[in-house]
Amino acid sequence: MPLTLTDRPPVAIIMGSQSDWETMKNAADTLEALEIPYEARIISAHRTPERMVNFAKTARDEGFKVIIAGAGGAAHLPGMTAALTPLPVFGVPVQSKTMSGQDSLLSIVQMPGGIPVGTLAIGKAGAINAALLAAAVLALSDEDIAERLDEYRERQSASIAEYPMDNL
Ligand code: RP5
Repeated sequence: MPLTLTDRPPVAIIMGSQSDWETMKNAADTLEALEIPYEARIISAHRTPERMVNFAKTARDEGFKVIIAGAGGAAHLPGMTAALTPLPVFGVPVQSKTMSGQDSLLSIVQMPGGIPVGTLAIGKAGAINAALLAAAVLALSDEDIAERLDEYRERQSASIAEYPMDNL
């Protein structure tokens, strides 16, 4: 169904800082490859806590279906967002300078039972896979997205050479 001006895209990509965009752009690029609209916003659990609460509390009513949340260091954004919304939240640990993202990963993955965050790998791979998981969730109720996701995988398989070559 085409989007109207009042519709929200199904996916929100939120991140703690402008500095996270280099990583989170990989989620955006993947959604674009699948022709899935998204909205990207900077929302910091620490620097803009009221923005976070307002976003998370209204996200479902606004029309979002899935949230991808990336953060680094003391990465509280995915967990706090998940605490404030019933929507599925996929957390992407951004690679931090001091601890290579181990701090981000543990901050996101160690949620208490009862409030889940689907936690992905650190960095680019995690951002790509968060988008693919978001697409898989949407594909459950959208045959067009399901078809594009199948095609994405077929293209990916076709791009992998069967035999290694020297001097590539
Ligand atoms: C976190 O602090 C952000 O998610 C970011 O990964 C990290 C560093 O932020 P900046 O100091 O680069 O703005 O909240």
